[in-house]
Amino acid sequence: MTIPPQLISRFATAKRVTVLTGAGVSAESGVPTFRDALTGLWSKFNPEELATPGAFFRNPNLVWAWYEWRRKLLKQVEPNPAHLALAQMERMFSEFNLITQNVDGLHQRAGSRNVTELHGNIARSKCSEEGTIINSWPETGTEIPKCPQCGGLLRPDVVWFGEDLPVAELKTAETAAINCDLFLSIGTSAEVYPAAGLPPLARQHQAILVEINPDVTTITKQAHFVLAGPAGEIMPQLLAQIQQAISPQPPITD
Ligand code: BJW
Repeated sequence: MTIPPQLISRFATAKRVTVLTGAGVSAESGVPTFRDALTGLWSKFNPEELATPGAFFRNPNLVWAWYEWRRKLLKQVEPNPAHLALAQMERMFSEFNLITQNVDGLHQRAGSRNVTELHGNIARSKCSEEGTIINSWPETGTEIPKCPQCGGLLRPDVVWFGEDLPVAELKTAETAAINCDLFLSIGTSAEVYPAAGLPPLARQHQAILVEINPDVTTITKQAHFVLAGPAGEIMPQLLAQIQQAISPQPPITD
């Protein structure tokens, strides 16, 4: 992959960088995406039956079991070179906001510090009655654990279709999109709102918009730069070239 030198120059002068990641950034860790035709979760499972409040109301056991299966899968995976490169990139800019739609916690495991989770985190649960956040709960086999305070059923602390995103996180994301010099959209189909509105919002506010994705998305036509390929290959190359541009090696002397 040849990265345009003009893009590296933009990074070298940027002060404020905002990144939006989606499921594709974790694909090379072995975490399935949602909408990829053959391998995405929605090619095998119906989101209406698993990722809506109505689905949980109708069949909480099915929904809980599906999330337990995904939690187990996540215990077997590691951050990949894209997560690691983003964690290093954070340390190179005075302002760096990593906004993720992912619930897998892999950015934090890779060492990223300033992570805004728009769709929650699968490692947490919350009371389905009162919303109390629960960080750990006893192993209950196939039974759904109950809230220690009110006895309500626990549900994963993720954002389902039709639910509002956490207010503070969405505000942080919008502010970071509006105020950045460079906005990277990595591994997202940009089909789910309001997250999908962030790249266009950044562009409207004069940010340089960059997409990293092997496929064409709703962002591709709007992007100033498109790096078409897997994030796990492109991100380390991009990081190395930015590092080289920011602090070039001194010439070798005898
Ligand atoms: C690679 C790669 C590699 C592969 N390297 N890349 C405005 C307009 C229209 C609709 C709406 C709107 N506002 C609200 C809506 C409704 C709805 C919505 O957007 N629907 C659309 C589908 C049309 N939005 C909501 O309901 C949201 N709530 C809301 O807006 O509340 C207010 C409201 C309520 C009611 C009515 C109106 C307003 C909530 C959305 C919650 C999304 N939840 C999920 C599940 C989270 C929990 C869980 O994990 O189970 O979040 S759905 C799923 O999609 C998940 C993801 O975070 C999200 C985005 O998916 P993502 O990350 O983009 O993954 P993919 O699979 O789509 O794409 C992967 C990409 O990676 C692909 O492009 C690949 O090519 C690429 N890739 N390998 C780099 N190696």
